[in-house]
Amino acid sequence: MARKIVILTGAGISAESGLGTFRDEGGLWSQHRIEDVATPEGFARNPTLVHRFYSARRQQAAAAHPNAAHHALARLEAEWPGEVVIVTQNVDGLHEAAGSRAVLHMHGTLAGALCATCDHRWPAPPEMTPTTPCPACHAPRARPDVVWFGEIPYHMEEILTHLSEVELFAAIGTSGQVYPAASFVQEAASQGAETVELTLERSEISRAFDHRHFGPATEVVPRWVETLLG
Ligand code: BV8
Repeated sequence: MARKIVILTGAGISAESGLGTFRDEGGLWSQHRIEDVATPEGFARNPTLVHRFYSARRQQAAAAHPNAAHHALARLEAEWPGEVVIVTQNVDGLHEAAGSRAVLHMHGTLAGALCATCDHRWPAPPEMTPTTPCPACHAPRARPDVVWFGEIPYHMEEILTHLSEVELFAAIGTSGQVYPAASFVQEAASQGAETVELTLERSEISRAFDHRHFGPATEVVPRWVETLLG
């Protein structure tokens, strides 16, 4: 029976598709303070700034293309005889664009809009502003359907179930600084999974993994998939 594989991805897998990471120099957080653009308090304080930040990223993500690492994971899901699940911290749609189907966006998606009044969800227009009305309740309270700091990540129950069954856990392109995603490797290792990290350089959680492959995702991920599919 082929092992169940769970793959956590972070901003590093989309870096070579031209989408900025958060903590590399010149990254998204160096241009804005986290508190100002990725917290409910920041949104309440300055919704125009937050909408501008996410509208720019939404348009950039819509114009980006999946890279060889995204395609390698889609190939793994298609050809691996066991279950393959991607849990992504990313809010871009590049895993789906590459053909992956079992993808859980634990931090939401740029393509989604959410009404802060009635919780209605709809496909986000490229440009959202503080006056964008909710199609359901018409309140001007649209926000990006992403999970900000201090908010509960999506799909946690389903993710924890996958982590209780995983036999091979991989983390790709994440600095391991954001929780609860950064704790998933311990979760997997605690119930006996083999763990592997594929990223550009050492992360906060590198020592928690059985194996590490350092390098650009477009090189190390296809090679890792090739080895698995033998
Ligand atoms: C929660 C929103 C309760 C959308 C994001 C103190 C201690 C511990 C935890 C906390 C604490 N204080 C507060 C917390 C909780 C907090 C947290 O973790 N804070 C951190 C800063 C300490 N977490 C939360 O609030 C979360 N909610 O805890 O609720 C709860 C807990 C458990 C169960 C239920 C409820 C909510 C966190 C979500 C925040 N929202 N995004 C958006 O704007 O995108 S987080 C944001 O950071 C993105 O989602 C991003 O994905 C994520 C993590 O960053 P990375 O993906 O790792 O990206 P980064 O730039 O950091 O790293 C890039 C990596 O790629 C690097 O390693 C680099 O080397 C590598 N790389 C670069 N280029 C390449 C590459 N790798 C390969 N190839 C390349 N070419």
